[in-house]
Amino acid sequence: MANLKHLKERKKTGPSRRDVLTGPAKLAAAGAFVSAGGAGGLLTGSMLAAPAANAAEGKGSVGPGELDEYYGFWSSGQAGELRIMGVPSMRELMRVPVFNRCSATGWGQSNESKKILTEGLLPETKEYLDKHGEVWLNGDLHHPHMSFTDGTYDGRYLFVNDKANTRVARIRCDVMKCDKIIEIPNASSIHGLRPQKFPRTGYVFANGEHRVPIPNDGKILDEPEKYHAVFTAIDGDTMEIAWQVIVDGNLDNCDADYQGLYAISTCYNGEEGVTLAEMTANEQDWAVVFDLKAIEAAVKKGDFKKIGGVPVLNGQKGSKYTRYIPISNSPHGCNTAPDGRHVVINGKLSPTVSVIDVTKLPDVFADKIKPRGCIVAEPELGLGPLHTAFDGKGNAYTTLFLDSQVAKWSIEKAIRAFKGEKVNPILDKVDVHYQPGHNHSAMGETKEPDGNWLVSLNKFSKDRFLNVGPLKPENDQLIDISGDKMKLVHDGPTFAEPHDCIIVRADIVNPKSVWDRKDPIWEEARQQAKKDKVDLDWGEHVIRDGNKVRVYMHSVAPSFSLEKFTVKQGNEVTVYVTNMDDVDDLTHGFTLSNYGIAIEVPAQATASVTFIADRPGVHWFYCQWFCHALHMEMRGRMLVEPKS
Ligand code: RUQ
Ligand code: CUA
Repeated sequence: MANLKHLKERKKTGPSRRDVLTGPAKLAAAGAFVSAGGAGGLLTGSMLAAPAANAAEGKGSVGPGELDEYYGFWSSGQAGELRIMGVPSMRELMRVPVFNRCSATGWGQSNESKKILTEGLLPETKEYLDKHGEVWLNGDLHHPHMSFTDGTYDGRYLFVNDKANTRVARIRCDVMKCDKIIEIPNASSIHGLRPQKFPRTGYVFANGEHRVPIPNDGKILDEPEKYHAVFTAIDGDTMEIAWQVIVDGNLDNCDADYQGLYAISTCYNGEEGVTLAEMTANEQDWAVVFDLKAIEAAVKKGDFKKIGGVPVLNGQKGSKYTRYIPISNSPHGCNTAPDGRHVVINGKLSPTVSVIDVTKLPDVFADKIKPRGCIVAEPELGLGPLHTAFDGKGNAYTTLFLDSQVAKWSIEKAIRAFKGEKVNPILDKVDVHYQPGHNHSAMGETKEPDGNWLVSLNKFSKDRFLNVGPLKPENDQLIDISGDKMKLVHDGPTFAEPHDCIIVRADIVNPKSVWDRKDPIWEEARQQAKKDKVDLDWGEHVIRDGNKVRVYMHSVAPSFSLEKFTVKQGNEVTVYVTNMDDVDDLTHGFTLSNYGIAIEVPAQATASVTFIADRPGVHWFYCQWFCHALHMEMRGRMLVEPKS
């Protein structure tokens, strides 16, 4: 058992390979770095390789060693995680587990992740899960969106929804890990999710999709008039619920304006039916507009009911907090244009999109004009318009699910056509493969769109890739939109099931390379170590506390500070591992053989796991992240003595 402090000295963070390799003046330093051994001396071969040539063959190709211009944040639908892509290379860079179980990182198993997965659940859910010894490890993550300041991304957080279990989660962009998950009361299935764009996020708006009885206590089934859908505003800083508004219809997608005055949601099932036939009977549904200032004033005044511990306002038809704008049958996507003025409502069952002019909304709320009076264009684009993206030149790009196309159209021409002028707003169409749902353009949901790339997230790939069996990948296609004509440049197969993505300029996103030892994520471990009077950083202790055993160890490549420890059969064992390496990209792990345990311990982080040591014998633990030439040797033994 060796305290590994002495090893720390030779592991000081050196210059990064990129620093070393991007200038002839720096090449001398490269030699010094190589001889210093780097991370275990394994990387010397590739360090000496020539810098990647900037041999980009045409737009969109990113050569080996070159960095992408954009981060793409992709959802994964029922896989439950967030994925980080590089755009335009479409290379997958990382996966961030959120609602799923991750074998590699121990998300869903480590104590730190279990705390995040359970602490924000409703009391009745906690009770149910405790009773069954469960942690929810599935979810349906549709919509990833970054926090905003002044109408553009600010690189603080990503917010995502879970349609399956009515949750909203937050991912910290400084470490790219989920730090908060909350369950939304009174709602059923969170679908549409958007952060407030102005003045900042602020609120995260979340649409409760399904209508359910409130309270949903099992006493009501066939009285649909007692079913409601709920719109929720979450405080993105505290992840607490600010307020909720009950609406008519099922809430689908939403977006915010650039003034900080309104949020808008699409609603289908204006019929408030519970069967498919009932839900699609009417020709028109609506978009519902929320007056944020009026709602805030009402919350201040106490003009609400407290249900499930949160303020709930009535925003049904006739309410002063909302207006219902009739839109053709079952609108789906809701996208605010970067001009700060227009919001596109996508028709889905109607071949049209409807364009709302937000400057007319005050008149709608003042009842000076009819709700439809805020519609300034309604171009017919093709079959199955679902979502719309924007460039910075006044153009919009709408996915056509049934036509398997993207339609490029001019907002200004569509407005002129709506006034009766004979102009065709459609500028171009391109085939995509096949059945696109969402699309997204670089910085397209901010006030500073870049207008160069569009990604079309296609639900089916059919014949586009080698056949991998009945379950096929989706196909995320990259389209060059910098010219007059759209140009398809890349096919990207993806596993189930990216619904949506955002594309963020790389300079906005600045994650750390190693954790800060003061990070709050492992606060419980810090407190426990204090109580146990041990050093969490450099610990090598076994604390026996009745039937509980707490094992503290640290790691410095290629060893754990404890080569062995002993517990008794039946003990509840918690192992705390702190990675004291502070080198970029030097992650260790703790895998306990035959106990089904594996957790990630990145540089300068602490992670812990608790289990019952009920299998006697010698059990090896080892590091499962390749960290050093002697990575295979990075292991130790747990002896479980049999009950006598
Ligand atoms: S939805 S394919 Cu869950 Cu975003 Cu429109
Ligand atoms: Cu530490 Cu592998």
